Amino acid sequence: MTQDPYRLYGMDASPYSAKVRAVLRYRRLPHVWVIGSPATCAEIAHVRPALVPVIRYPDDGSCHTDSTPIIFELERRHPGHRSVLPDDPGQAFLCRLIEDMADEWFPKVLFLYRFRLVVDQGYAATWVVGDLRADLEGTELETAVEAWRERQIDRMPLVGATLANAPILDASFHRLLNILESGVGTGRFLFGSRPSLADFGLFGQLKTMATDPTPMAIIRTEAPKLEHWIRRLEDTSGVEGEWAEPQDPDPMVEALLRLAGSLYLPFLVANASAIETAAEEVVVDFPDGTFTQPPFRYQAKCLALLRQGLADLQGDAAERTRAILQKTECLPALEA
Ligand SMILES: N[C@@H](CCC(=O)N[C@@H](CS)C(=O)NCC(=O)O)C(=O)O
Repeated sequence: MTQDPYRLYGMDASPYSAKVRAVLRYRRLPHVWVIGSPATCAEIAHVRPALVPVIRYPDDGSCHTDSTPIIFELERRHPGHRSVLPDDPGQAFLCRLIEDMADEWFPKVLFLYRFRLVVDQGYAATWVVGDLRADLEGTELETAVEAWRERQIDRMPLVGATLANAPILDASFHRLLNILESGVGTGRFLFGSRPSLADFGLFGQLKTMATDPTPMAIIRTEAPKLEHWIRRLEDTSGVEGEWAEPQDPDPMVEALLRLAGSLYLPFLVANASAIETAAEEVVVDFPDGTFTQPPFRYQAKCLALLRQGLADLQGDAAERTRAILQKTECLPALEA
């Protein structure tokens, strides 16, 4: 008997959709890919929040959103079968931390590049609306493209993708490219010769940026090896690799943790305290400038989950993990 497939609803231009699809492919879980959103697709019109990707389980027909919980639930449903979480709990925690930064910081960069310049705005708008509204043509299509473009530009400040924050966002993008270009390759991933949740999180964001015109040109110039790696991550169903020894973390992991310690975690801490004090703005003073955006409740939850994840570690794994978090200046934010 053949197993019914998962149904994954999403868009090619959506980083989180690309991330979940790449995990399903790597894990060889039978699935079909459906282009659509709750606004355009009757089967998922009832799903809230109205975001993509949405996964529909073949057994009970239930629908679920949010890529990280989706991927964890797939781990629970298919244990021990090409997991994307390193076996060592300490490595698994570092992997989660890097994935969290990929999911919550780099969309700011993606948004900035996607909607700062007219060339990128037009490219993304025609890509997304063209995919979702194949029923439209001519002026109707043009009107829908224009409406989507304007709506996304209006949303830029909500995620901190502003011109005032641009120097900090730009610098973080160049730093990310530089770190990954120094280490990725065929069969070379962050935690060994097999891809992890962190690789797939970064892949989702980078795949979209490697397609939008402006960040694509930057990636091609500064990180040509990485560009090929991004394409390979799309389908790793043939990769048969091993996890690296936890005692010996890849230099890329350490450099990414330094990025988290100097940029992402200070932002998460400032966001959480802005939520706690009902402040109107998150303000983070970095050595090379100030970053501001409205507080984001979801990201306060991210920090709480990371802190819990660290507190749950035990024995050797806890000790080893705390040592690398200390070295990379992540520990204070995660212990508070
Ligand atoms: N945390 C969610 C974020 C999902 C998300 O933001 N999806 C975007 C596309 S990448 C979306 O559906 N946006 C629709 C909208 O904003 O109306 C995840 O990991 O899946």
